[in-house]
Amino acid sequence: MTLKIFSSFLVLSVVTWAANLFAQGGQEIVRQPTMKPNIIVFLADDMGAGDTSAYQDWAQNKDAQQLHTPAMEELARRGVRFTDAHAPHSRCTTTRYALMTGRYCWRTRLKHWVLFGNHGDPLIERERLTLPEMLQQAGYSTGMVGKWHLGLTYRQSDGRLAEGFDDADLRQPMADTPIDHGFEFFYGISRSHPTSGPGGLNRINAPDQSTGPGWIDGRTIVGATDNGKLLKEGAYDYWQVGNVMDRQAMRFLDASLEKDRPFFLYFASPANHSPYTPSKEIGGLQVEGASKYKDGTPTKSLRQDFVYQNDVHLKRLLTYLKETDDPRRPGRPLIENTLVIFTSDNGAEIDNKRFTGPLRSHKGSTYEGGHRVPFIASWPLGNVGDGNDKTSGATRSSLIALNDLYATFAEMVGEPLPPVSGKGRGAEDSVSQLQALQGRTDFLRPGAIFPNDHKEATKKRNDGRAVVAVRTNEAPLPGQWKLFLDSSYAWEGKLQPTELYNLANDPKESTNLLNQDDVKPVLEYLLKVAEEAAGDDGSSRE
Ligand SMILES: [Ca+2]
Repeated sequence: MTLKIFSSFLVLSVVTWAANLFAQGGQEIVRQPTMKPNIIVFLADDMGAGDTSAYQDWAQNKDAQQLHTPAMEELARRGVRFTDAHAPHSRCTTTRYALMTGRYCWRTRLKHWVLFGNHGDPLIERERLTLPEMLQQAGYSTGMVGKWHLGLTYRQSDGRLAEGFDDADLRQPMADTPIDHGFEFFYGISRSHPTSGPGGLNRINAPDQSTGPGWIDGRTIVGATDNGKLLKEGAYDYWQVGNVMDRQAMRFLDASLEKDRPFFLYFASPANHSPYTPSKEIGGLQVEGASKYKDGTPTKSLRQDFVYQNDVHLKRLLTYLKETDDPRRPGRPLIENTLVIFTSDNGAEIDNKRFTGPLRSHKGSTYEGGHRVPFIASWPLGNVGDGNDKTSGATRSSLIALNDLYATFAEMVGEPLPPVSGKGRGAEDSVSQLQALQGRTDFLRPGAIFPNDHKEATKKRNDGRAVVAVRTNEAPLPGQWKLFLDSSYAWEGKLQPTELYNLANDPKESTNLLNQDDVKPVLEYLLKVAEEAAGDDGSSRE
């Protein structure tokens, strides 16, 4: 049944694309669905939807308080903007795990919070087929720049695996990095911005998190010194992060063009995670001191400058795509056959409606402000937006989550998904959203999404915060339903509901309907959905 629907959709798509000519900059484009697109996933850190003027109408910010992000606006005009898009979790590590694997992190040993320390045992199992590995199988050149935060393994001086940072020799090639999980190119940092460099910018938030290792190039620690333990001065300059990110992304893109095959770039920006350290300029474009509100007044805010740094990065990438000839389509610019996605790993780090929009709470919460994020996508040849910078762009309100990108990309490039159980299982929680990206308004995401990690659950950073919510638009009563389950679900698969909301008429999650009789069918339905998806070995797709 599923296959039949997929086949007929494919035929329909081919007909649509083949027949579809459209004008851009005076030139006609013939859409060619058979050619695999290039893919760029831009993941900002801690950025709320209210942080971009592409969502100004949604956030309801006045011009005098809305940060102007012209590149994000341009991407939205070219493409599609989602207003109900979600990070799978409300923190860095957990969301990144789900993005790379298509599986919720609450199924792993890390049921909430993040990996700490300059070591952090790798969270992704070696045998698990990751999203970039799936794309490698489809012939892609794969590269990542920026923040990994999914664990690393060092080596000792004699080459044996190190237990942790204490017995590591930083001169030795690292044993487990993104290179071991599908990226043939990696230039990045181990974890979050404040603690990735020597000294940790005096923001030590856990034992042994005060030192590097700074930038890592493939398996090589760039700043390693002769004694194998310390880092060279300036090995990770907080104020140069933007310049390094830009330079390395361009290095990867240039190298990929020579290979004459599609590329996948995962641009995991350390911005705007605090401390706010905008670069002076990136590629000749001023960043520090350059951010403005929509009314044109300078923000005079380092935080706004650091958010704006992401906009400058995006502008640089879009300019590259517009000005570079596609080696697979000579005479045509890369941007026509490139899917560009801009999104964030969790909600804003500050609880302020300017940044979070009309949502409850912010980063670290299972309330919407923690995990509902900006999500903008454009792919002109694939019917994701019209590719026209002069039109207003489309807005979609359908439910979408970053764990869905695995299955979405797999459908785009014609790769099968791994099985959900048994040997070689993978992408257990990923559902293709290609139809939603292409504007099929009748497409409803089957099943539920399961956002997780709730700082409101306990006062301390303890395991009670491993709260999981069940969010679906498919319940027996109309609505956008969200049921909270306490942490025993993530730990033991138990069903202990605590809160129930209908976001369709209560977007602020203010009225708990859990004990209301007339919504019992919804509660029963959501509990059943949760039960079917429960467990470390479970899955939420067919
Ligand atoms: Ca984050």
